[in-house]
Amino acid sequence: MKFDVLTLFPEMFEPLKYSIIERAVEKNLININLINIRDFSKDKHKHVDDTPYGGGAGMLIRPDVVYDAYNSVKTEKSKVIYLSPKGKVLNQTIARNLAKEEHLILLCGHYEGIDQRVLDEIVDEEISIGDYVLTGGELPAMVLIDTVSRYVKGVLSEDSTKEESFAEQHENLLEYPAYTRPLEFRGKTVPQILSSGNHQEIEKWRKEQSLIMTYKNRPELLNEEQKAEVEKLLQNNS
Ligand code: 4FN
Repeated sequence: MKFDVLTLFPEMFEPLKYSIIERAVEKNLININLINIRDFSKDKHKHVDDTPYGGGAGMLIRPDVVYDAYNSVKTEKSKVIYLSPKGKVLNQTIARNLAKEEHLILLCGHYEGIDQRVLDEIVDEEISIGDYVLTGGELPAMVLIDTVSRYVKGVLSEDSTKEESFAEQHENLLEYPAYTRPLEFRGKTVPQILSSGNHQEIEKWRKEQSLIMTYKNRPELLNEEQKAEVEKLLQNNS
C-alpha cells in the first residue's frame, strides 16, 4: 500500500520511522512518500497561503499549489482523503476498508484550512480523528497511517494477527485488566483466578471484566443485549 502525504510540514512525520510502521516500510509492505506543498509555490518567496475572500481572521492555503502537489502524485488508482474536522469520524470499520486501497493520497490542512474549490475538485473522502481543535491535519494523517497499516497483510506478526482475530470478535469491547509479575505489588495481588490454571474460567472472567469496564466507561459501545448482560452481572455481585 502506498501513502502519499501532501503537507506543509513533512518533518512532522519523523516519528513514523520509529514505530512498528518502520519495519513495514523496510519490508516494502507499505511506502510512505512525503510531498511538501510548498515545493509547488510559484512565487520566489514560496508563499502557499493568502487571506480569505469576504474577510475574517487567518490565512487559507491556495487551491493552485495544492492542485499541483496532487497532480505530481495522482494515478488512476488513487483515493484522496482530506483529514478534516468536518469529516466522518475514523473508526475500525473505516480503517479496515481503507486497507483494501492500493494508493491513498492524504491531504493535511494548516492555518484556517484550504480553499474549497480544490477540495471539491480532488477529495474523495473527508475523515476526522475526533472532536477537538488541532493546528493541522498532520497528526490525524499519522493516526490514519498507523491504524490502516496494521491491516496490510504481513505488517503484524502472525502472533498478533491471531490475537487480532480474537480481538475482532470483541471489537466493540474495551480490554480486560491485565497483570504480570510480581504477584504482589504495593500490597495489591493479582486476581486469584488468573493463577488457577482453569482456562475456561479465566476466559469467562476476562469477558465479564471487558463487559463491565465498557459499561462503566464507554456504554455507547454496547448493544442493548450486552447492557442487559452487564446489569445482570452487577446485580449478582451485589
Ligand atoms: N483542524 C472543530 C471546529 C472547528 C475547527 C476545528 C479545527 C487544522 C486546518 C482544520 C481537527 C480535529 C480533528 C483533521 C475543530 C482534524 C482537525 C481532525 C483539523 C488546520 C483547518 C484544523 C468542532 C472539531 C472542535 C483546525 C471541532 N481530524 N480546525 O481543529 O485539521 O483530521
